[in-house]
Amino acid sequence: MDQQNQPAAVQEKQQVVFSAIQPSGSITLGNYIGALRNFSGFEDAKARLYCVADLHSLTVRQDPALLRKRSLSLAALYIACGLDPKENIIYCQSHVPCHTELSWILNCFTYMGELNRMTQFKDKSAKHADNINAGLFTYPVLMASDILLYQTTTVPVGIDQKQHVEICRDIAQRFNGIYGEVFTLPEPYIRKTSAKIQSLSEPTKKMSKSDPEESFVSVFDTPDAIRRKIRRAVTDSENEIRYDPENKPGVSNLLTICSALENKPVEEVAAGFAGLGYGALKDAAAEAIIKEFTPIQEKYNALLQNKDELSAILQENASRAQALAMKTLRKVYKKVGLLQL
Ligand code: AQP
Repeated sequence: MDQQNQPAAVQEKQQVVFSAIQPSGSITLGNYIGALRNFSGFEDAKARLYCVADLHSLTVRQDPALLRKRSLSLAALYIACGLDPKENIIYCQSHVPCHTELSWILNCFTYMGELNRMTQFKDKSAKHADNINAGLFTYPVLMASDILLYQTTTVPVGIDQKQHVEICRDIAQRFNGIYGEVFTLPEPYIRKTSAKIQSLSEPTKKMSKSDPEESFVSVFDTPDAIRRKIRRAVTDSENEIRYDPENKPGVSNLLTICSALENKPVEEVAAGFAGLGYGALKDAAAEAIIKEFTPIQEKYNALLQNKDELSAILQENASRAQALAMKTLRKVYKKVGLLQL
C-alpha cells in the first residue's frame, strides 16, 4: 500500500477507518486528492466510516438551504467515488448525537494553550475576523470526538489536517492516562502522492472550497470550466517547467496535480515536459482532471436522481454509526462518573 504512516501494530482486520469532509463549499480537487480518493482501499478493515461534517461547517456562517443541499450532495459524492454504503458507513455528523455529546466531555480534557497553537484556527480567524467564534476554537475537540467515538485506528486526511489528528491523540492519551485504556490511538493516513494542492489564483496558499470560485477546480466543474480555470492558473514569468515549490509555486502546483492523478513521481512528470512551455503543462493538467472527474460526475448525477433513496441510505447508515458510537460513549460516561440509571 502506498502509505507513509500506516500503524505497524494494526492488523488490517482490526482497522477502523474514519474520515470526514465539511459540506462548506463545492468539493475541490484539493479535497479529492488530499482526502476523498484515499478513502477507498481499506476493504479488509473491521469498519469504515465516512462522515459529512455538517456540524463542523457551522464554525463559518453558512446559507441554511445551501448547507442542506451540499450535505446530501457530499454523501452522493462519497458513493460516486466508489464507497458502497453497505460496506462503508456514510452518514451526516448531526444525525449521530454521540459526536456532540463526547465533544463536551473532551472539551474538559483539552487545554486552551493546545487549541491556541492550531494552525487552522489561526488561518481561519484571520480569514473570518468578524466571526472568531468558540466553535472555531474548539473545532479540533469535535474532530477528536468524531475519531475517538469509533475506536478509529486510521484517519485518511490531507497533510493540513495532520496537526488535528495529533491533538486528538494527545487528548486520547491524557484521558487514557487518567481512566485506563478507553480510546484507541489513531494514526493519520497520508498517501505519498496526496500532497497539498494549492490555490490556482494564489499558489502560495492552500486550495480551499470556501475560497473564490476561480481559485479552485470543483469535482463538479464541466470540462470547459476545468480547462478555463487551469488555463488561468497563476504561474510565473519564466518559461521553464521544474518542480520548485518555493520559487515556482504555480508551476509546481500543476506538476503536483499531474503527479497525483497519474500516480507518478513529480520529478518524472517534470522531466516529461522538458523543452515544452506552460501551455502544454496546463493542457495536460486539465485533461488529467477531466479524465478523473468525468466518471465520478456521471455516477453522482445518476445518484442525485433519487434523493429519497439517498436520504434512506443516510438514515440507515446514521443508525449503524450511532450503535457503534454508543458503545464508546457509555464507557466514557461511566469512567468520568456520570450517574448511570
Ligand atoms: N488543498 C488541499 N490539498 C490537499 N488536501 C486538502 N484537504 C483540504 N484542502 C486540501 C483535505 O480535505 C479534507 C476535507 O477537509 P475539510 O472539509 O474537513 O476541511 P478543510 O481542510 O478546511 O478543507 P477546505 O477545502 O479548506 O474547506 P474550508 O474552505 O471549508 O475550510 C481534509 O482531509 C483535508 O486535509
